[in-house]
This record gives sequence, structure tokens and C-alpha cells, in this order.
Amino acid sequence: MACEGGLKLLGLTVSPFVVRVRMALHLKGIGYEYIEQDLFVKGELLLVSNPVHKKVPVLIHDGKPICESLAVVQYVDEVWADTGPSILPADPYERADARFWAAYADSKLLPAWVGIMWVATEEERAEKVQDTLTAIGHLEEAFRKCSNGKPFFGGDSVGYLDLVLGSQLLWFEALQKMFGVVVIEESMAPHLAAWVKRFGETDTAKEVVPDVDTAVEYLKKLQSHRAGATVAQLLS
Ligand SMILES: N[C@@H](CCC(=O)N[C@@H](CS)C(=O)NCC(=O)O)C(=O)O
Repeated sequence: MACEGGLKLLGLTVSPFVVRVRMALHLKGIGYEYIEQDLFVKGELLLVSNPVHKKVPVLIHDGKPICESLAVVQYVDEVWADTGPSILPADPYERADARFWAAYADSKLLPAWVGIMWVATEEERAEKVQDTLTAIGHLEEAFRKCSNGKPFFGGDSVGYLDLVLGSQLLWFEALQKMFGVVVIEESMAPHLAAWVKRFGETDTAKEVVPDVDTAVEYLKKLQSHRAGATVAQLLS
């Protein structure tokens, strides 16, 4: 693996946004210094590197921060265009389409499944499950169109949308484990269900994606932190 001097990634192991950046760097074979962040007590480097959102991931290349995971993955693809496989499609129409679906996966699918974890009632949870499944239905169609009969969204190999959706799979497993919700069900999304298995078997997924229990533990920590914050607000 080519090790880039001056390349740092501020991250959180279980964050889907961080996972996709790490997968992009792994695909390209780029080495970097990984710096795990404590998001309960944010460090100075994160605050100065992403003063607007104060979120991870932040890639710092030769001292310059790049924020927002989709922008970071595209940056990695462009800067290391001659290293490793291309992540975004070469064809402008296919690139635009991949960007459209990536934005959809982050703006519609992701908030729906995150909602499953945080709603207060079972009725609200059922609504969020429905929203999640509706988004998965659209992505099943997107897979059929983008993959064109090939194994991945990116065709013969993992591409941009594979990373964007693939980075969320860890949390689908966690949802099943914690709430019994099956996000990608074979009878409803057969192409995606087969893709999930293929994606999980790639070196990139094996190397980067943490164990589901790490996500479950993190969610429990977040839940108790939020409960504590609520009590603290009530007491103040
Ligand atoms: N749209 C951003 C989302 C990043 C994001 O939400 N990161 C979370 C971790 S999963 C974070 O840093 N949260 C800290 C906070 O909200 O204060 C991206 O794609 O990079």
C-alpha cells in the first residue's frame, strides 16, 4: 500500500460516512494516518478542521481539510486518479446518475433507518420502517439500472454507489440485531440482497467494516448519553 505522507483521516469507526471514506482509500491502496475521534468531547483538530459542521469524517491532505464524506470520496478518486481503480463512473451520464442515487441514499434512506433507532413509539417506528423500505425499493431499481446485469452498482467492480450504500450495511445488521428489522429482504429486494452478500465478501468490506457488535455497543452508549443529557437538562 502506497503510504501518503501528510494524509490524515479524522474518523469514528462505526460511522457510515467514515467507513465509505476508508473504503475509498483502501480501494485506491492509499495509506493514511487514522485518528479516531471522541464525538462526546470533540478535539481541537476536529473543531478547527470542520468548523462549520464539527463532524467526521475529515480528510486532511497536506494540511488542508476536506469535509463531507461524498465530497471526500470524490476528492480521493480525483487526486489518486492514476492509482487503483476508478470509483466514479467515467461516463458523464452515469456519473450524474451515481451522484443522484448517492444523494438519495444519504438524504432519504439514511435518515429513515436512523429514525428507527430514535423514535419514541412503536407507531413511529413502523412509519420509519416503511420509509426505509420505500427507499430500498427505489435503490433496488437503481441497482438494476446501474449494474446493468453486473455484480456491483459500479459494474464489474465496486464503485461510488457500492461505497455509499455499502457503508450503511453495518447499521442494517445492527437494526436487525436490536429491533428485529430486516432492511434488505430477499423477497422484496432480490438484487440488493444478492449484492449485500457479494459486497460483504470484498477485501475492502472485510478490511474496513467493523463487527456489528461494535455498532450495537456504540448505539447503547449514544442512548445512555442522550438519556443522561435529557435528565441533565431537566435538572438545570
Ligand atoms: N453529511 C456528513 C455527515 C457526517 C456525520 O453526520 N458524522 C457524524 C458521525 S456518524 C458526526 O460527526 N456527528 C457529530 C455531531 O453531530 O456532532 C458526511 O457525509 O460526512
